[in-house]
Amino acid sequence: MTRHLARLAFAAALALTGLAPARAGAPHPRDALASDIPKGFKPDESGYDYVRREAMIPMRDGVKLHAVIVIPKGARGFPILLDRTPYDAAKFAKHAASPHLAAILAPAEAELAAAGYILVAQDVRGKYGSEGTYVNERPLRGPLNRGDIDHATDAWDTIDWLVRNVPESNGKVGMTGVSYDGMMVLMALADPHPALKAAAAINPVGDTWLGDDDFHGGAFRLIGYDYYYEQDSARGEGDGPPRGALDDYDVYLRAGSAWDFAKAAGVDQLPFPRRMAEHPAYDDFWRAQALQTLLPRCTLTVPTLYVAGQWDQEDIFGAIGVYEAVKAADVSGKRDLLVIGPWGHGGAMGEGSSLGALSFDGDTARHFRAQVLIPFLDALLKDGAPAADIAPVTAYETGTNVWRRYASWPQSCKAGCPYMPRALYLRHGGSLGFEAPSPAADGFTEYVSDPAKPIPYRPRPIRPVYADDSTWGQWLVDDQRNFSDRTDVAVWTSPALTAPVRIAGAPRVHLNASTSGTDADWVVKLIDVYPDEMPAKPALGGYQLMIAADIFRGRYRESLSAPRPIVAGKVEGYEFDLPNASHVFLAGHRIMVQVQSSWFPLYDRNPQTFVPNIFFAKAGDYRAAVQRIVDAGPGASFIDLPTTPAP
Ligand code: PG9
Repeated sequence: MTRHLARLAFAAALALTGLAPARAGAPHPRDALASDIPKGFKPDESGYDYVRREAMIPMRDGVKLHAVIVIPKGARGFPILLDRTPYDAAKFAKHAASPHLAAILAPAEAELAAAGYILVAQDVRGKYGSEGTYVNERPLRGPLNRGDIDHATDAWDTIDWLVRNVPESNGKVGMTGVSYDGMMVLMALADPHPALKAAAAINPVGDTWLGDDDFHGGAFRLIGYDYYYEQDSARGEGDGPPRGALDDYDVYLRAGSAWDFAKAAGVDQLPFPRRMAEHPAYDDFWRAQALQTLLPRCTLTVPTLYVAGQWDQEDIFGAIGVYEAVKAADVSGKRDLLVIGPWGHGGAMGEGSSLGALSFDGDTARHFRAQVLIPFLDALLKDGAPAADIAPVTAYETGTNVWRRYASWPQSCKAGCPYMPRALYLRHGGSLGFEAPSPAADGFTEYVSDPAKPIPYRPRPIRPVYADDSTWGQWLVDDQRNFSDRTDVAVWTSPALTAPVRIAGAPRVHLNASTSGTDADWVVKLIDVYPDEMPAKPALGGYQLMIAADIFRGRYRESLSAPRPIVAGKVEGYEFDLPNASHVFLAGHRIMVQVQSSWFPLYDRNPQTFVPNIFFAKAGDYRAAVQRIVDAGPGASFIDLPTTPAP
């Protein structure tokens, strides 16, 4: 029996005895006793080392947004750090859970408070305690938003209220936020309040089609339905979609197409998933809200720290994609700074001494906060603070496990970088090398891609990303050995390196391939293969670590907005960037490239038969196809590796 049914049964039993109150909630006319719950109960907070206030802050359209303000006790002339969130402002500082600030905040927030900041978390409109309408990633005013308000105006109105109503502040405000909250930071930059003096956008969503949460290379991220189900089905926190199996591989494969799953689970009731299904290509809907396009057109004034995670499993595009776009317009060369760390999503604000099987040199996240984030904020927000010595680009170099200071990013690219990339060729027979294969011999490596047996993106069982036992946050560093022996994965490996190979930028894939179908996905993984034995860390012996990997949907090879069928059997070129990496393949390691045509259920299956919209593919559209990767002769496929010499 559910709790609700039990309550009804109890009430019915009371009614039979004649003891039930006449009306629920009203005092019983024969009750002589007063309530034990006093009106307006107030805890004694005199011993607390902080003051916590809640406010409903009025916006220009009359809507009030809920904020929680946490002030270190005795603060005078402290700057404010504002985080605007769709994830429950009340959660960020639990009221009265402890008299100590350090105990009611997450460790990274506690570090900021201890560094002398007033912290404010605010629910975005329409979520949790805030009034108004929630629109997922509400676009900035423009073609997709003809109204008068957006997240830039809400940030403006909030900052205006804060500097007038928090007397403990010095009138200077910084904005910080991770992921969605990072996107709120970026949107505030479009029309900043004069008191907004600094911003830190950590793993922000920049373009959810081009490489953040919802699509990569045109392939749809199926597992994102969980997010929308929880986030958009209720004003507060919703539940996850119903499942009926332990393993998400089974759950999604049994459903059929992405929209078959959406319909079966009830996701089809939610407007944003419907918008995604209506806009599978990179059309004006996505382009008109892409922050790397919109922000460079604005008058940007606020110094901003862009923070990226090399293994960010959700928003790997946003920080670097937007940074590179706005950097071009930064004449001072000082307004925008970049940090790249060895982190998963949000890792910069967590504990950063390890990720999955990898361990780094100390707590890299704490180092970032103590050496970069807080000095950056202090210099801009604290009265009379000295300038901070922060490099234009601070990048953790994995492999060597050291922090590097650079004047620019990327360090290696085809035009305008200090160094030129080097082509790394896929060579027939499974080898990989910097020497081009002989132009004389043609050749290819082939495999059969069967959508009835898509390749799991992680070893099964694959748990839902938000399940309590999920290790989603570390999946990008999973050992790829689990896949390299499959007959539907093509593999090329270099000999053991005699000298280290450093990369600092985005590897660019040049794949020449054919398919017997009329559409195909190409997943390319650049992998660091550890030596067979690693005495200092035995578990890493032979480990296959993805350094940069992504998917590209073949129908978009000519245009991201106008998909075209592939001509069956014809070799065509597929060019795309892999995510940025700051890494050294050490001497003794080998470099590996794996190519495959599904990554399930992270991405929906390509039916391999061209259909107008893959969301609505029918069972009969899914067909096995023979994929051939050219790896000999003049058309041999290669990856431009953004190599750099040792600093
Ligand atoms: N990456 C999350 C998200 C943002 C926006 C849409 C969908 C997902 C997040 O962590 O906020």
